[in-house]
Amino acid sequence: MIWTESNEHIQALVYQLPKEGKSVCGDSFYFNATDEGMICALADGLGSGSMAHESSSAISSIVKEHRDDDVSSLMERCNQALKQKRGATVSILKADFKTRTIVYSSVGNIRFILYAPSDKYIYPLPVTGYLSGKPQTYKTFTYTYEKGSRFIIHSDGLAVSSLRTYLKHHVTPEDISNQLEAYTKMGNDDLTYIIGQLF
Ligand SMILES: [Mn+2]
Repeated sequence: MIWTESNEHIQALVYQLPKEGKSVCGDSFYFNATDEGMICALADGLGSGSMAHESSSAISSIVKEHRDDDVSSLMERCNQALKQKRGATVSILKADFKTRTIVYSSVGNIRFILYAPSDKYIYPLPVTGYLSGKPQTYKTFTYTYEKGSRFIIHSDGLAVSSLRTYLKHHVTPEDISNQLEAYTKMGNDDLTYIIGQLF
């Protein structure tokens, strides 16, 4: 499944493929852009199939419902939503188009890389673990971004060692996505990525 959205501030592409042989994807995402900003969330439910989907889809629902909250409040809401469920790794990214600011928080193995045209990378180190309703501390990162910056958020079903190079040498989300096609054929895990270009 490929899904795209664009306005004058962002161009975005989401790609998702369930693990081979599974009809239900254990990863879930939420993406929304307005004239003011963007929010996206990606969750990888523990395990695979419907049990994993139950956890990860709880995250996409809660983020959709409370998308105006700040990122750290959203992370705690996500944590609470996973009580009595298996758990999930979660990343949330928000962008404010007016101030050119992004805020990012993550627990677990979902990765985020941003490449800025002045040849800088942002890739916050992951916090290990997963959310399951237990007490959890969150690290929230705030950065300003340059016009033309592009980013990727991906679940661990995508394993590409040269991902940073692809972000640097390919500009549009479509171009970057095309470069990743060969890496989506492994089929050994649910795979989701969100690529965005910020203007
Ligand atoms: Mn996974």
